[in-house]
Amino acid sequence: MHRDHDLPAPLPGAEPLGSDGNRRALRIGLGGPVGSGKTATVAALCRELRDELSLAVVTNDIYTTEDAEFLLRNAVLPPERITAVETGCCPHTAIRDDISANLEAVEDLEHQLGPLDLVLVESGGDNLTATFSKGLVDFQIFVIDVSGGDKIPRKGGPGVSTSDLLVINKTDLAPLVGADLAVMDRDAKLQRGSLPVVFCSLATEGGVAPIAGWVRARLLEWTA
Ligand SMILES: Nc1nc2c(ncn2[C@@H]2O[C@H](COP(=O)(O)OP(=O)(O)OP(=O)(O)O)[C@@H](O)[C@H]2O)c(=O)[nH]1
Ligand SMILES: [Mg+2]
Repeated sequence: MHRDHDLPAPLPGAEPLGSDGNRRALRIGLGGPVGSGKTATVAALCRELRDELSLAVVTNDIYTTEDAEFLLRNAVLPPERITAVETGCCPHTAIRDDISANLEAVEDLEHQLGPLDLVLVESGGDNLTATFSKGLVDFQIFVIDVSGGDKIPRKGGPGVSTSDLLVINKTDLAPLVGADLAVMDRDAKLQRGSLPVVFCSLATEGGVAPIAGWVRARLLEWTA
């Protein structure tokens, strides 16, 4: 296949070009335990980036379309930019093993809305073992929060140790649950080496800034 030599080397996994030969949207997956703040991250990213980028969202829920409905109710994007996949099975399967429903949802959005800059794919809430197939997303954000205690980063798992960005959310709750953020930071770094970690509170105005900054940097690389 002809490929423009100015483009960066393709990532292992998905092709960076769409079927029309143009560069497709950057795809970022968000995984993490139930209730850690994945939808809150998606909503905040949409509000932060929607005026500067063309973006769309695919949500995954096991039995409902609750997360898509939340995003629609809160009007974070026009309705045609939000698609729900009801996995009906372990969320893991739909983002890692049989990615066909998600891939189709992403490709349909790109096809219907024209060129997009960014597609966010939220996994159904799962445990610490969830990871996305590289055939579905280019980068993975793993969202955990402080409310399960400061031991979570120490427990490891592929999301904590190998995701492209680890988000430790709900720092506003740390004093209430006795979570020591310094311990979480130390353990996360031990698990991840040089991979980035951000602490945030999405319940706080501007709390998404460090995640949005990371996304902007990935987009700059993608379109360089
Ligand atoms: N205090 C506090 N609450 C938060 C924060 N971020 C999210 N929440 C709340 O945590 C709850 C769960 O957030 P969601 O964004 O739905 O979590 P999720 O990871 O998408 O959940 P599932 O998709 O069900 O796995 C909601 O009630 C949010 O309002 C935060 O930074 N601080
Ligand atoms: Mg959610």
